[in-house]
Amino acid sequence: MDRSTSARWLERAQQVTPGGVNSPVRAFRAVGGHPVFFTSGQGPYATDVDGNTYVDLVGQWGPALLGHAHPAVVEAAQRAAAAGLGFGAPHPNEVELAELIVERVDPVDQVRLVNSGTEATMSAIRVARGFTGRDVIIKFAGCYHGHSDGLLAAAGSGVATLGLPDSAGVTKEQTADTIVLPYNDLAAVADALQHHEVAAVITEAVPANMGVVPPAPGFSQGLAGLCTENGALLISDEVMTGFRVSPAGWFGLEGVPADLYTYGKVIGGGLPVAAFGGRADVMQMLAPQGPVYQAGTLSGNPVATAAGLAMLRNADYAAVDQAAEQVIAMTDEALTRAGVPHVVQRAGNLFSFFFRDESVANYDQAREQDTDAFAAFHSAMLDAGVSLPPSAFEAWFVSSAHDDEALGLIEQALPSAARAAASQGDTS
Ligand code: HOZ
Repeated sequence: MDRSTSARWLERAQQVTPGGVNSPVRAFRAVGGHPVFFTSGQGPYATDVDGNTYVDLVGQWGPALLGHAHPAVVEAAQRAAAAGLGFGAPHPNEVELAELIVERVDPVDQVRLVNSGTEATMSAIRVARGFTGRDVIIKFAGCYHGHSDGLLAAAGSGVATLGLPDSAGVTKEQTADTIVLPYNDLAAVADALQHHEVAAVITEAVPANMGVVPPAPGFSQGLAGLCTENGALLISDEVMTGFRVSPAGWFGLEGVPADLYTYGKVIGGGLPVAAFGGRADVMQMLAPQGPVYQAGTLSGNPVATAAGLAMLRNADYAAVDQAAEQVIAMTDEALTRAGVPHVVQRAGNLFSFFFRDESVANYDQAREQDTDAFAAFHSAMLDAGVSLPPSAFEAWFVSSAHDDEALGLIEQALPSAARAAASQGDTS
């Protein structure tokens, strides 16, 4: 497959942008080759600058629940844009999006809209500290909550993909109040809560930035109980799962209430919207109501909120779940036939394959997988016309637009990719 135009765009991009990309995972450093520059998408397909069309399993990293360029979403954004790109003042769309979140997620009484998941988690932590009057936060190794300083400790996503210990430029002081614990280890949480005055425990509702690692039975419930007992707030980061795995996110599937929630990308239908929300008494701490400051000129942008509303109102979760089932089954079968050690882990329609024999409960285990085998698999899938996330530590995303034809193309691509993974596994 000729991707020479993408290669030329990368060379050009590298002159003006570090690594040629605006977000590190996109650089393909963990899978070899070079990033693909896409210019258009329709339904389950994305087309690159060389004119190659791929079945897309990146799905904008979550928001493309309806596939690319769904008419309802495009039309809503166009209509909103034609009426004005933004006013720096309140707009009815913001209210409607907040109402939709509050209606769907019981423990959320109030919402503040922001522009990215990073802002949402950073702000949720600030409000938790303001509310409790405490400084310390607990996070879990391998969970990624965006790139704010205090949360870049043992983080997943690009930090895991690039194998970085942490980030340069983050001082010891900035992470001094961050305790990092192994995921799925309630005893470690209980111990930390006993020895520190903890403002909040933040966790991905289902970690999906070290591959998908579902909470062990009772873990989320236990976490909520320990937080309540110790006067700490529980922040459920649903940036990946929120409104993707069900109309009420992971809360809709598991039902364990948290004090605060964070949402991202999905609620903007692909445009920059994110949010944090939760208990009214906690959210009332925010300015102008209370003393915790947080703000943003672009927050609640009318075009982005219009796209988000259209996407959320039209999402067909049964169809997304069905597509996920099929991709999981056919990938599992191809890898099994080729003799590739693997385990699939999932949270509803969000899933990933670990190239190892045993299931994964935490970050240490997630790192013990054959990333070379994944790289070979990824490259072969791409050459066969299927675009997967370029990292063994990221989830795969399907949409309701992944119809029989698209699924058939994935099925055709899988056997040779599985053989490529098997031969890489043999030699590594
Ligand atoms: N943090 C994202 C994956 N979980 C990557 C986003 C991107 O590169 O666009």
